[in-house]
Amino acid sequence: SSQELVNLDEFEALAKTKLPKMAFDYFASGSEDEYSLRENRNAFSRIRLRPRILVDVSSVDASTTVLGFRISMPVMVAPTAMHKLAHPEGEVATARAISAADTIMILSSSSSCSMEEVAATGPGVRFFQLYVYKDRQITTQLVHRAEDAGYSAIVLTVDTPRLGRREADLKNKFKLPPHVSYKNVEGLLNVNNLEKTSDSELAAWADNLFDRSLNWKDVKWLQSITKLPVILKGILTVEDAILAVQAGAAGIMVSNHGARQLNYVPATISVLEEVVKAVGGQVPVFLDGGIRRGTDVFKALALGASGVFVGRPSVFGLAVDGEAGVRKVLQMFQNELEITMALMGVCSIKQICRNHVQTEHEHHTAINSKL
Ligand code: HOC
Repeated sequence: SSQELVNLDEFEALAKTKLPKMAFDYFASGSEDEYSLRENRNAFSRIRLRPRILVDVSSVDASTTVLGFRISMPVMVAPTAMHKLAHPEGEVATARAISAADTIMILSSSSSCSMEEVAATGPGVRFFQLYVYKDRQITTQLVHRAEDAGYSAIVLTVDTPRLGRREADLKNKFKLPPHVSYKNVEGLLNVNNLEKTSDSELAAWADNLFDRSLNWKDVKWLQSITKLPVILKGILTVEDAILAVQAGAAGIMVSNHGARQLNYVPATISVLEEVVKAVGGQVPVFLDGGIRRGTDVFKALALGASGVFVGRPSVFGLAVDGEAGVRKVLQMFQNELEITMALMGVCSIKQICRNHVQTEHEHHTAINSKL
């Protein structure tokens, strides 16, 4: 059970003992030699906190609003594929835990429970992550099904014309076990007779099915087929953030896809501030990648994020203890964030500001100016 675990590293370690190697490696690994995977976390550890003391923190409230939805904390759950690889109940268990925690779930289009099954678990604010397939009719159907099932936004992944080279999956010859399938497209896309372009089954599927021609015009196309707000996930540069705002994105997710796509991209936290500045408050900017602690959440908010998303943490919770495990992981984030806020001298999310953090660059500048 997850009762005795006190942090996410312990969840990850236990998940590793519980899952088949192929499944654990799929979730945990990054692309190529995993520079960006390490950086996502290391970059957080180079940011220091500047606490303010003697502030009355007898009442601390971590709740916030995202796209008009009131949630318990600025920690939401990023899309991750194929939860039945982690637990037999799959995304249904994840969804229940996220609703119980009163926060937002982004369901992966590559889920192993259908979006309708997830919606049927009960009330909850959910967004639908989308990959655009070569077959635009199927893509359109998925978007309309998400609307009908009550999803509140479309999160378009923009960093995946092909899957990154994930060497663990190649070595393991990644293949879905018989009890796990690509549920949202079952009966729509035939994945049985695709060209075997990779030793990783998912990479081969992506090669065959994803539309590599996807470009800015398609963002307009997507907006033309749905009334839902469209968030762009996978932006890492000021240039693209500006284009995203011009294209009418309702939000931007600074993300490197959990460092599973292009290696040697920067840690997401290290580019957040420049993106936020470029966007100038026109749309909310979110971040995922490397968030493991309440202090990480606080640092991202201080650098301008409107909220953060965690992917692997919830998968590890699911692997360890199903719905209860995901609940425990989300409770840990809430608890760590509230303690961090109290120790930092802030009572509400709105009070978190730039002066609460010192980046590595600022630290060096401060030292040099004293010499
Ligand atoms: C058609 C194949 O985003 C990941 C997922 C990839 C989903 C592949 C779906 O592993 O990063």
